[in-house]
Amino acid sequence: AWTKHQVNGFKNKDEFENEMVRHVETTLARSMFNCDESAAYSAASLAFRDRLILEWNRTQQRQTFADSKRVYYLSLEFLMGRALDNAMLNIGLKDVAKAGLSDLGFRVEDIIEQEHDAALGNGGLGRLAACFLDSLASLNYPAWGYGLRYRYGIFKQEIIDGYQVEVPDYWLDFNPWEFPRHDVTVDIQFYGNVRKSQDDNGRTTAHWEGGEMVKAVAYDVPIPGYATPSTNNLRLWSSKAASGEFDFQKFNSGEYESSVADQQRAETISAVLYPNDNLERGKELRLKQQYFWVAASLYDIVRRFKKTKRSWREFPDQVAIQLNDTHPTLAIVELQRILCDLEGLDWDEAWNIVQQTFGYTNHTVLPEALEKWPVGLMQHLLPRHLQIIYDINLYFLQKVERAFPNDRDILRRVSIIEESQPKMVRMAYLAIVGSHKVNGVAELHSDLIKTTIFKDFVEIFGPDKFTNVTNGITPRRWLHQANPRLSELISSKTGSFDFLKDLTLLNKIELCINDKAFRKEWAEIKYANKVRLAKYIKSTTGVVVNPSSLFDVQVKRIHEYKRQQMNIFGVIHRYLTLKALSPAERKKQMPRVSIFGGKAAPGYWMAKQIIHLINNVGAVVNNDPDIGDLLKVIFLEDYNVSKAEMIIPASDISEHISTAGTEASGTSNMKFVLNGGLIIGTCDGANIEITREIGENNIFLFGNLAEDVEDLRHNHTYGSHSVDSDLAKVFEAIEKGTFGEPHDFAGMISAVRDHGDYYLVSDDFHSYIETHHLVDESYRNQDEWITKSITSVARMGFFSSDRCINEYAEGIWNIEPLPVESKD
Ligand code: 26Q
Repeated sequence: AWTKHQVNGFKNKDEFENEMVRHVETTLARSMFNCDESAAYSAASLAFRDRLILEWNRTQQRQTFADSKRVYYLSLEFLMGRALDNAMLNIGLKDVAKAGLSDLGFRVEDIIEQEHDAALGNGGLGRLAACFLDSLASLNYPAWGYGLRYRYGIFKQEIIDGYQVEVPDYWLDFNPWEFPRHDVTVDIQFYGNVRKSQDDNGRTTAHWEGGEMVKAVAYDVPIPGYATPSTNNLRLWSSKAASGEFDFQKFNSGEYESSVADQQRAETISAVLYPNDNLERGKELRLKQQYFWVAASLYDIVRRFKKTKRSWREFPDQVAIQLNDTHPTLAIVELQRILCDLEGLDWDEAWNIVQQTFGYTNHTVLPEALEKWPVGLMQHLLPRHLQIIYDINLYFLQKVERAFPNDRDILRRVSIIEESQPKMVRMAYLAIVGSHKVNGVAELHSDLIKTTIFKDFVEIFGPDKFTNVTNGITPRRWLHQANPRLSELISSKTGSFDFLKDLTLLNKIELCINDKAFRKEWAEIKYANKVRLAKYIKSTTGVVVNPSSLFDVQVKRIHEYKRQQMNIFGVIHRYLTLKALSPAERKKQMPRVSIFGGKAAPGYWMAKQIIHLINNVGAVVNNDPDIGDLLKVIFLEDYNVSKAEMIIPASDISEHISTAGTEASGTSNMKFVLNGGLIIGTCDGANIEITREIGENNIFLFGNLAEDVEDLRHNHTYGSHSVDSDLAKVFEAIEKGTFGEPHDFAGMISAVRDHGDYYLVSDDFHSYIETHHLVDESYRNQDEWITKSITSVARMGFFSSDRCINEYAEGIWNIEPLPVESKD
């Protein structure tokens, strides 16, 4: 199947070399004599890009010709990472490129390293969107992604004196993976007012007039599928001053500055990604971003539909739109506006079409992350949309009233408008009311939204509207690309690389569990990955770590609910315990490296304190001669997708230790296990399903359950709350100044001791520490550990994003793959 579906590739390394040289000498206008690694990266990318373009065009033509239903994935974040390695592997020509580059005097690994990550996302939600694009293309689904082309992605993190410092991430200098479509533009309106007119039949129409215009320009990014010619499109919108905005009148009359200012104001819309993860902040610019992107995307989708000359009733048979969280919820209102105000449909007919078109994915139950916008801001920026929201709410509440005539309070509870001071639009409620399906991202999470935040809506719409689609990850990037040796070993045992297309085939390696040579190689690969990470740690932090130590990794956004503070408290506890032992006793302990990485939102003070404490603990522990190799504490700067690809394959154990019920799914948990690492974790998110798949002997679970969280919190506030005694010793050490100025960490301690310990750090601390002892003991028995590792990988098939996308396609989108004929 592989060769049959191979795209028009380079036949051999010589052809690849020719193409590269041609690009160096013509496209880049350089001589091969001064072709450095950066130029080699550019030329190699351009050569691969040329191969992609042909299949990309064919795929679009095939989809247009087939006229079948398409899915549009609307996400404000696409955390793509690097493209070249992925393109080489998905097209299947990495070996050819490697040989060609070698002839020219380069190592393919060094060339890949030249690429700047495309970091248009914060964390899990953005990376999920990127994995979905890979699966949609690999499975031949007719699908488009729509997003914003931020000039600055997520900031680069520097650690200076133990503190996080944010540096802008300007990434567009040279990006061979995007194609500007200056002919594909949409004018987007803001502000203004609404006039109503009546025709002869007494029908009123609303006209949104005045205000200001901004132009949306399309930039397209090809998305290659794995081992298929299908190449889908990711369309990112960039903002520009609308024609006429750069006012020549002003320009000539000497108001040069103000005319440039107008232009800059327009370009500000797509300038920067908001760096908050799981926290909503009601800023006008964010709402402008949302509408700008949603309006441009819908205009594009509707324009494409209209070319088919079908009747509007058929719109949901041709178009499925998935909302990645509530960020694109205005799409619901915008489609209703297009259908009623511009296309002249009746309200009910339009609303039917809207509801059948949209699906909404929820990614959080954290109250501070649920999006709400002040009614006043909405009125100012999008006056017509606010009217439509009020109408949607009116008809919805009327329906609720008919169904629950004796329940006044339910109307207040479910109203899309929160009657607070100021009044707010509740975006999640609007998304539910305007969609035909609502899904959570792991079983526990999907159950929780049904019984807590969306309980009333289950009563109103019935349980079938709410469903679960457990997240998944693409095995192409997260196994084949990140861990080529492991992928190779698995293919040698399963007979082919077919497991990359059907991950359940991994189960075949369980048959090799007693194969000595296989086990040895398995262990060697993990060790080699740890050696590589140890080198990286040495070169970036100066700290020498022993690759034979147990590598314990927690890499993810820094957030109190993810409990990095509990991890570092645990590390301090380990340090104090080691210090109290005699030198002879110490020698018997299992050496450990605690590795942290992740960004704090710039305004999240507590998260920044956590980073500071981790770095200060490292500074003390790593230089303590009593400790040596027994404990090292590392904070890796600027965690991102490409660093994840190096760090994840090097972990022995990773931490997924959120307060039960707070982490919707987690996806790095899946990546770590797929790479042969074990997990220490709470009964939260996808950890629960991972346990079910791999078996509870292969995971280290601890801590309170989601069902007990409410009572525990209540007790903290109203009962007697005393901090765990081991944890109290940790606090004592911090307060004594063992890790620097104690005042710097007073907030972290008082959150647990004095302010109700909302995230239950104290409640879970004892079982956390005990479970880490189990981890140490288990790791001593390397044979047993390797068995757990192999068994776990063998049973991870379920967590492919291919499975996940197939579930969306069947249960929510009602779309089918478009078969690709082979060329011979
Ligand atoms: C909202 C309003 C204003 C500014 C920013 C935001 C915003 C931005 C990003 C709110 C939330 C996010 C990101 C959320 C996120 O990454 N959630 C994660 O989604 C993953 C994929 O489903 C899950 O695995 C994680 O559990 C969940 O935390």
